[in-house]
Amino acid sequence: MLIHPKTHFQPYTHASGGWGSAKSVMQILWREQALIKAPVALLKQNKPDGFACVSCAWAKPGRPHALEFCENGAKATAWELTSMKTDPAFFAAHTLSELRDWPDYALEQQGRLTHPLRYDPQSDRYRETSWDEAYQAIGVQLKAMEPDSVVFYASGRASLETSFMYQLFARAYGTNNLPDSSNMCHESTSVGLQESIGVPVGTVTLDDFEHTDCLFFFGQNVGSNSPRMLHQLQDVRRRDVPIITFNPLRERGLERFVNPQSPSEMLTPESTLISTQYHQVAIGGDTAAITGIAKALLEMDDCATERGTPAVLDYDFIATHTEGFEAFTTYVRDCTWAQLEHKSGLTRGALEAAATVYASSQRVMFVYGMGLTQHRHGVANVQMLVNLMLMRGNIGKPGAGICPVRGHSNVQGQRTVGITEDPKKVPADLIERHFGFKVPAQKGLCTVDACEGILQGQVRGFIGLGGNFLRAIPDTSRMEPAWQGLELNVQVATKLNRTHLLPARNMWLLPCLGRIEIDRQKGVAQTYTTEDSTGCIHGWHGSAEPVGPQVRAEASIVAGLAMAALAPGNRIDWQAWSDDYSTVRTAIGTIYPQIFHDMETRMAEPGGFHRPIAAAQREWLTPTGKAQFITPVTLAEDDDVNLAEPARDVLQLMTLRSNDQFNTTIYGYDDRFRGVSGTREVIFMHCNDIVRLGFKVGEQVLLTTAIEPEVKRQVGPFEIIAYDIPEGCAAAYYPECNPLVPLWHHAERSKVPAAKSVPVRLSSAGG
Ligand SMILES: Nc1nc2c(c(=O)[nH]1)N[C@H]1C(S)=C(S)[C@@H](COP(=O)(O)OP(=O)(O)OC[C@H]3O[C@@H](n4cnc5c(=O)[nH]c(N)nc54)[C@H](O)[C@@H]3O)O[C@H]1N2
Ligand SMILES: Nc1nc2c(c(=O)[nH]1)N[C@H]1C(S)=C(S)[C@@H](COP(=O)(O)OP(=O)(O)OC[C@H]3O[C@@H](n4cnc5c(=O)[nH]c(N)nc54)[C@H](O)[C@@H]3O)O[C@H]1N2
Ligand SMILES: [Mo]
Repeated sequence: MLIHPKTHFQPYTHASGGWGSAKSVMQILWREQALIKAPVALLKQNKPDGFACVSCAWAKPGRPHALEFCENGAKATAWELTSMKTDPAFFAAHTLSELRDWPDYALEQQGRLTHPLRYDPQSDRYRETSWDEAYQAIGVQLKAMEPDSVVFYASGRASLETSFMYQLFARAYGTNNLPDSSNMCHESTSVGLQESIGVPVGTVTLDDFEHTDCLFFFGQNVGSNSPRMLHQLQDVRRRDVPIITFNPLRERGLERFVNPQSPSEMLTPESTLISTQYHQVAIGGDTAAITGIAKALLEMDDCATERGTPAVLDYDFIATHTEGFEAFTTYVRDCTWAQLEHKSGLTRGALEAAATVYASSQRVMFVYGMGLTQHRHGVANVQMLVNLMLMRGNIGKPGAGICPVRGHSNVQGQRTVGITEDPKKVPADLIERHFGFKVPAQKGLCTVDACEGILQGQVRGFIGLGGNFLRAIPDTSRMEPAWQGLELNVQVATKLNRTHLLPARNMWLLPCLGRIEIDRQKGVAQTYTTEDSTGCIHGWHGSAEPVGPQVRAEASIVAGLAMAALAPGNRIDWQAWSDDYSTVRTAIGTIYPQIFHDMETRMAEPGGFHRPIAAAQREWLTPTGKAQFITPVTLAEDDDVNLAEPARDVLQLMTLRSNDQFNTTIYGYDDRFRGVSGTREVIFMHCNDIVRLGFKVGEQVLLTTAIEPEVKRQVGPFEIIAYDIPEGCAAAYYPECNPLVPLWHHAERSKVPAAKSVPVRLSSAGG
């Protein structure tokens, strides 16, 4: 279907941002034929009188820059405001079996969904239907199903208002089956931080960047995935604040940056050095690396005691605020440097260098992303980072704290308003009192559990509020056939994707407004709210005309489904809620008064308002009221591989995003910063591994999962690229590699798929 442009690999030597970024934005505006609507919208992006970017969840400043968007935010806007459409004529022309052969890129490239559609098995096509038909038929089906056999998935974009309605819908229907994209993303953070410091979210705000005197960066690719943060990093670097990075790859955005919105920078060879130390840690080597830094700190502290100089550790903080210090330090002292060097792939000297800067800084921030969370020991990685912070009291003071960089633009907020499979995390009594129904007591299914339920046939129905579930989850080749046994599949989406193409027995595809579009209810443009990575809540409204008259707002679709599916008896006025979102906000304020009181006025303040975060005030909402040092159980990142002596022909594969995608949405085939153009079917390897394993640069290889050999998990052919990556490690793109990730290969306790460490073997695709 799609002819790939010519494949090309050439290392990228420019800074991130700069002219490359400006050119890339123009290309996508042109291609999406969005040159008329998008530039106007871009001026409103992340502005107090505008809309929240649909790309990442990075914080939006109260005093925005003239253009408060980045290359990838602009791509996301163009993607949503495209003038191309997938209307009923498109679906009349193509069967689903035909569309299943199209690549992800080509599917979304066709444009926006414009009409409610129902799958017709006879013709294997989607056919236009009416909203009434869809609601009524789905309602009848849901009423006939066992509530716990239905899953209500959310992808992390829907507003606080829609999300609040959605979780109430699921619970009033009778289930806590509310998995969301966070289950594949920062759930390791939510589990880890809750235990360590008593809150499930980060503790920093944008102001902290102005006070910090050192930043540590673990496994987060700022240049591609949260580029607006580069402004804060550039400011920090102008104050000469050191940035210490741990990442197996030398990511361009973590090396150098040219602000594409600064004429003086664009016209001169100036660029800002971002990382002052860059440590290419082995995949999964972070716990060992942090243990090494902790060990170096303890050794420095011992020296200080001997010499009678000031202590390196903050003993006052440790004594007043923490528990578990003794056990933790015993563990760290018992680890040998040889072990730590071996597991981290870094030298003692490198770890001591990081420790030296840490020890001489008074206010340190710790930023991290999927490089820590998507591992078998993802929770332990996060907790190890906290241990390091606690050693010097780097939490609960200006300029210090922990900063998990969230993914989807409202993924953190969805949790705040009740999208979680765990009923203990919602105020069940308040919900019962105000809405007249009981929150089901039985714990629901998270994403991995939902997949298991689908495989085993216990999950019979699936409602998707956005996202591309089948493409985002692991074990694609096992999940796709099982998915087709579903009784009911309802997808609310803006664009066509692969999850919409594998038919369940009854299937509807319901088109919704994107959040850049003006959402008018009863003639009044509605305001909506989101929460960003720093716990800041803002009000927004759309700026562009909707793509078509048939497309409905997500809140209105949730209300339509709820009214059709719920038996009478609860006290929710769904119609009133979907007619006027301020009434939903009042309800949110009633159920979560501490966070959302007076929401209507507070959300309109420039910069929004912050939810209270106890740990940031040194109040620890843990069972004992103290912050916890939590000793890791093992230094090995992946027990499946490392416990035994790892086989020499097995590489540890991380699955990554390119600079030209948003999750499963592929904008194009170029990964400018990594120097790849024209293809995504590549594997990045160390040149020594290529030679050692008997391959050649440019050779086509198949990748096979090296654990659980009785199940064949394979992708390829992929072209080998020689790359600056630690030996024994490899990288390739998500979602192409998802068939390689076994469903059970997930983080302990958080169940986040271990997408950053998949043991693989390579074989020549030539046979
Ligand atoms: N443009 C764009 N923006 C996005 C997204 C997108 O797809 N495109 N996705 C959004 C979403 S949902 C999310 S969750 C975020 C994701 O943003 P990130 O958290 O940056 O996720 P990844 O792109 O998967 O990259 C993870 C980084 O971790 C590194 N890494 C991998 N394994 C390890 C390891 O073991 N240790 C260390 N220290 N580093 C490691 C990789 O080299 C890579 O630089 O971005 C959000 N923003
Ligand atoms: N191997 C591997 N797997 C991974 C990851 C990885 O790094 N490696 N990352 C994981 C992570 S961090 C995440 S967050 C998940 C992402 O998983 P998902 O959130 O499920 O996937 P997305 O690709 O973000 O979803 C894209 C689709 O959302 C729909 N959409 C876009 N905007 C809107 C909107 O405004 N409303 C509605 N209703 N629909 C909309 C469009 O139809 C689009 O096709 O993937 C996970 N899977
Ligand atoms: Mo994510």
